[in-house]
Amino acid sequence: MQDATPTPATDPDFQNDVVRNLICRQARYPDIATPQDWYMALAFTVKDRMLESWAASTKTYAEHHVKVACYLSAEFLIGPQLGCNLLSLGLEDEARAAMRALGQDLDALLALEEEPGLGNGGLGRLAACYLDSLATLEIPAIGYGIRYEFGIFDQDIVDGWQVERTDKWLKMGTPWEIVRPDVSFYVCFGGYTQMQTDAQDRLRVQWIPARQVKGVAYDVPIQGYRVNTCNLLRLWKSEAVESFDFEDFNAGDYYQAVEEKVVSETLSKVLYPNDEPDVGKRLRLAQQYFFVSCSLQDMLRLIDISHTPVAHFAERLAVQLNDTHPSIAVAELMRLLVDERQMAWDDAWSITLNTFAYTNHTLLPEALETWGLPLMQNLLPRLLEIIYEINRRFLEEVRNAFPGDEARVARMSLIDEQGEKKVRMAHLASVGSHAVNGVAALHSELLRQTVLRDFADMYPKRFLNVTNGVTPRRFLMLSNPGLASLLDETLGAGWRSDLTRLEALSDYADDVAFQQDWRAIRLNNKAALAGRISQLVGVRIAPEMMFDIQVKRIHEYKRQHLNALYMICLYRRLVRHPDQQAAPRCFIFGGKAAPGYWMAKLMIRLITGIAEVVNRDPVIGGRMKVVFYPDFNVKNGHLIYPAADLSEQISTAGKEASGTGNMKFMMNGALTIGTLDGANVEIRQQVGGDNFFVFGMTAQQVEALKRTGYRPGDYVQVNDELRDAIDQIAAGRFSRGDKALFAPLLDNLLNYDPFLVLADYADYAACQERVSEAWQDQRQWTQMSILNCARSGIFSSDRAIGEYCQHIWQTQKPAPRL
Ligand code: 7GP
Repeated sequence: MQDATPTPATDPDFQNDVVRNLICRQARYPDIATPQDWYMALAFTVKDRMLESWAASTKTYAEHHVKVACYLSAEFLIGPQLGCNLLSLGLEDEARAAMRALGQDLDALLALEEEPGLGNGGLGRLAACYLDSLATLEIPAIGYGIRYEFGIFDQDIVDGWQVERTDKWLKMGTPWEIVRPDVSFYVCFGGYTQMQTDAQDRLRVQWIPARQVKGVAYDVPIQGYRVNTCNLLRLWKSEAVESFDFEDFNAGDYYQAVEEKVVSETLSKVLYPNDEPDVGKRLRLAQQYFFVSCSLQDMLRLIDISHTPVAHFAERLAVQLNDTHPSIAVAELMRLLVDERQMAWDDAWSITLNTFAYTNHTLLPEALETWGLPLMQNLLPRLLEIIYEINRRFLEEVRNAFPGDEARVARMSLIDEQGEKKVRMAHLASVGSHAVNGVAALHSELLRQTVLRDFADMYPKRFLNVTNGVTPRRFLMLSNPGLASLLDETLGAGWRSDLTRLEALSDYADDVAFQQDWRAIRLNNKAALAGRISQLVGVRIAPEMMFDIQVKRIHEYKRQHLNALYMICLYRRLVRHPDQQAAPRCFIFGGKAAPGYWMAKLMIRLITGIAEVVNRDPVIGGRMKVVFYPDFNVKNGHLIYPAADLSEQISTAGKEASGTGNMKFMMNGALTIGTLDGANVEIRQQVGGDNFFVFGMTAQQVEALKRTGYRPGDYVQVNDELRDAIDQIAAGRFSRGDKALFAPLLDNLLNYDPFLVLADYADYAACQERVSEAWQDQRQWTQMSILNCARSGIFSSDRAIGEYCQHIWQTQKPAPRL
């Protein structure tokens, strides 16, 4: 055995505390308690233990005058909390035993928990992984976001279609938050600005808002793994400043009086789904400003209570902007420093620049945020003035650096003057930050070459890469306990605190006995997923089949339809050759489509249509199955990632910034079929070309083909199988005879195909053949599987957070006091 991670001593009070909490917090006696009551009592018991380390951490941070990393994000997709917190505290066995003694099954209680769906997908989940790593590495940190009452919608599949249901994650209450009515701030909206002289007879701008909203802090503790550090995620809930407007109320207009309250409270009501063609703009900008302003005011409060002069703000706080959603922070900090703290512009600007850093998560032009000037003027008049002033000074700098280059000035301006004038939020974030990073090597390079090229020219040193990572606590230890124990037995527990130690597994990759254990664990995980699938969608799958999985948001650039086309080809081959024993495969999909993204919804319908036909075809039998797993979320991910043999990462090269699902699959021993896109490139580098199924055009080839004129129809002409698949769809084969249903999808593919599905098809299909061949040799496959896990160490979010701390935030773990 190598070094073991410290486990806390046993906790004799645990069981008593659960009962006490049942009585004192839930007001129920054991005899009549519902499972929900037991869940709450257990969760409170766990939270109380976290609060002890929370208090200790706060004290340490205060005494050490440490620098705090603040992660500003409109999304935190934290997933279910109980299991992870038990794991981090080392109390799993204790809790299991205690609950058993009380007649309860821990797994059943874990299954009851509703996850807070406070994010859409990759970006929100990344933020959650980073909080986990910050706490585990004992870095002082605060996550700042919004406490949406309704998170990402729940997805039902009805008649093959996605149906959205409101996510009521708070309906049973949540045990994981602490309300802080005393930590609350006012946020202004609308109105106008005027000049005014201050006490020192200086001219100052004053913002006379039309209305104010109050933000109240709701804190969620984030426990580090087996350490005495607990950080916090601070989420803001909006409230009316006054519950009633008494004037209206006294005048008898009760409804007018409550209206203000209702409007104010809508600010934190609902999370916007991304990938919408045109998001409902006004409320979204208001949400962004709301949480940013509360967070920055809170940071100033922390500076004040630690008796630090505001001039030292940037030495005490590092603020990361998670994409442009919080980028109005650049202007808001200026406003707070200049207007409210009477600081000179240049001093305030230097603080702002040293404080912020910006992470970009997408190159897709439709996802780059802009806000029309009329809206900005109307909602945030003072902020717009500040943006103009930042821009004026910035453009002066551009003109000095590139004299006579007015085209460049227009390209770089914070204001897009073409058509309806807009503020470009990515420009604001880039100008106001000392560091700008992409989320995988390729993405950071493309960011420098395309979307932010002029900025990289001007400030080359600002640009860097931090490849994403995922937390091995949730996605390996918690989700795949069987594998985690095998790793402990084989390598000792050292890998748990340093994931690069998984590398030592390579020595066992070819070991027959080890391979047997490996396969047994995987088969077990697959059986668990198969059981759940059979319950959910009534499809029975043999765990021995190859589980070929694509789970992620449904989007054209992610190309679930490429996968679908291959399924149709395979199906048709199996029909033509009833006796052919190709590698039996189960294709599993999961993911949500934005409610307003019609093409994505049609892609779901295509997959469910194929499933309907394939799963019922007696000729196919057990050779192929297709499943759409409804409501893919963090919780379902726990079951899915450890059960995958093959991970589908097939986006058009240059479009997927990084991907993080690819890392979760790899860590659990799946092999990847993928393009050279996002972090796939680095995954392949780590694991070696022999252990990765690569196909498709490179980002450069994609651009070249688009430049020279791409004609998707040409690719269909020369590929009989592809033509046949398309004909089958057109003939209504997967739409119960309805020939019109998929016409928009086919029309789009055959005439535009913006993501080059057809151009990459042949190579994808050929690569899938190599996958099937490789599957025939289980010994070889298992070896590749082990090597994938062994080389996944650098994709731990601990590595990523280490890089942020070192290269961007200059933060570290407080040194122990002597
Ligand atoms: C995603 C990217 O699409 C994905 O490639 C990346 O791994 C993830 O962020 C984390 O960096 N982007 C989003 O989820 C998103 O909402 C719009 O981007 C700004």
